[in-house]
Amino acid sequence: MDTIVALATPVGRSGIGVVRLSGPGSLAIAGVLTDRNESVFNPRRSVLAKVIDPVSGETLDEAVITYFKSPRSFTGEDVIELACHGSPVILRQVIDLCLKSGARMADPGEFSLRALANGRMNLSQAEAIRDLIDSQTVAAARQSVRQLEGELSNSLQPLKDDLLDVIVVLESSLEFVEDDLPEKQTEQIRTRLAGIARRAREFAATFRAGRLLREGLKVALVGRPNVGKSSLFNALLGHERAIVTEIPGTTRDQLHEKLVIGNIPISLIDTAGLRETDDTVESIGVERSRLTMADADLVILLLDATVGFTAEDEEIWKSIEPLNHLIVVNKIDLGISNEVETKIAVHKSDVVMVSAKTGENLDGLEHAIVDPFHADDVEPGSFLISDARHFDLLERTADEIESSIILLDQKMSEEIVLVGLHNAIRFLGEITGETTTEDMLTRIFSTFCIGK
Ligand SMILES: Nc1nc2c(ncn2[C@@H]2O[C@H](COP(=O)(O)OP(=O)(O)OP(=O)(O)O)[C@@H](O)[C@H]2O)c(=O)[nH]1
Ligand SMILES: [Mg+2]
Repeated sequence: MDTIVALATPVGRSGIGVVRLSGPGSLAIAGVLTDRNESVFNPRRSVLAKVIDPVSGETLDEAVITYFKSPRSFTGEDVIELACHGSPVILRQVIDLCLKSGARMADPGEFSLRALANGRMNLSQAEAIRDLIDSQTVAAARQSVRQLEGELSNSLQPLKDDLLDVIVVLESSLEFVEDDLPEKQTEQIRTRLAGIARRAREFAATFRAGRLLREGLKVALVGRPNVGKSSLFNALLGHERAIVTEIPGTTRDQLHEKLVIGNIPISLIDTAGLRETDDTVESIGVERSRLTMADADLVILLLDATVGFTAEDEEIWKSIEPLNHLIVVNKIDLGISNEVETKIAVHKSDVVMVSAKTGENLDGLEHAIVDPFHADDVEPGSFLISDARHFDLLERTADEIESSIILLDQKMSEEIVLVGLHNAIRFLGEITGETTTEDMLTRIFSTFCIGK
């Protein structure tokens, strides 16, 4: 096994920056690159040392160096962490010296991959670390920590145990029993399999809520020019991000900003007002607005309470009807025109009335944005599936078991029934990485950041 190196902290200036080495050569490299003999580095003790260029003898920095001896380290290998001063120039130099001293640059997620290979954690725990680092809200971070603590693997264990029990019964009847299984035993197996499939489905069903917590929603503000999209964008963000003027066609390019509403990360998009235009720049903006609409989880159509309901409004309304949408009437501080009143009368209960200027009913709007996405079938406080890979494997597990039940009902031989059950146990194992192939691991770990 070779020795890998990477920056473990973000690129940029900071108080300290940590360079991490993992592999059999780590300790020797620490010895070569410092004014200390490698024997001063004791496991789990930090040592203050000068970092020195071994060729020129020049001191580059002073660093606190911590040694984690195999197997009691993150990766399970010998690990050295050099906590240098957080200058990108120094850190680059230190990494270069590590490379010259025999280490190689780590691939994305390679530290975690090694931790997995050395049994320091299972795959779903490694994925939890990635998600924890990427989490955008406290609630999402909490779910990742629960997964890191092994909650996902622990919830899957009873399912695996039950499934294995059934497999053992069927396998042994295949080996030892000459006749078919007695009717009563078949019935028992059927009930147990149906129970396992149902639990897998129920667990998979928490994915909707889990994904929402982790990935959040893409919400686009659309409407004709001057209805107050940018004003509402700013009001929801709480600062003057977008340019607002009384001139129609002010916003030409899109603005994306992140905010959190009720634990859900929202990516909010302000778009160029939709209208027919000869202006080249504006027409590109309009085209982009249309593409954004198609891609959003929720499209908010903004109407102007005062100007009336125009032919342009009508056209945009039609175009968003097939999409998941919300109608919002803005500028209610100025009163509402009869035309708008009549138009929304039919949909009244679903229309939200706001004023971006005074802030009136912005909290009502926030509720209207996220409430429909909250799943009511998930118990509060329960562990949620948040990874599409896990969701897919749970669904496939249930599919396999259900097809095996059908074969069982058709009185097929145990051998045939068992095929699906073996697939199911393999899929469950893939979630925690027991039965995951090499390619699959490479794919998963390529989604990690470097240094993790
Ligand atoms: N009275 C009142 N005026 C508002 C309100 N919201 C926006 N305005 C005004 O309406 C005008 C247009 O606002 P913008 O936010 O730039 O409108 P827009 O929809 O982004 O317009 P485009 O970028 O041109 O598509 C500005 O003069 C705002 O001050 C509101 O709630 N009440
Ligand atoms: Mg605008």
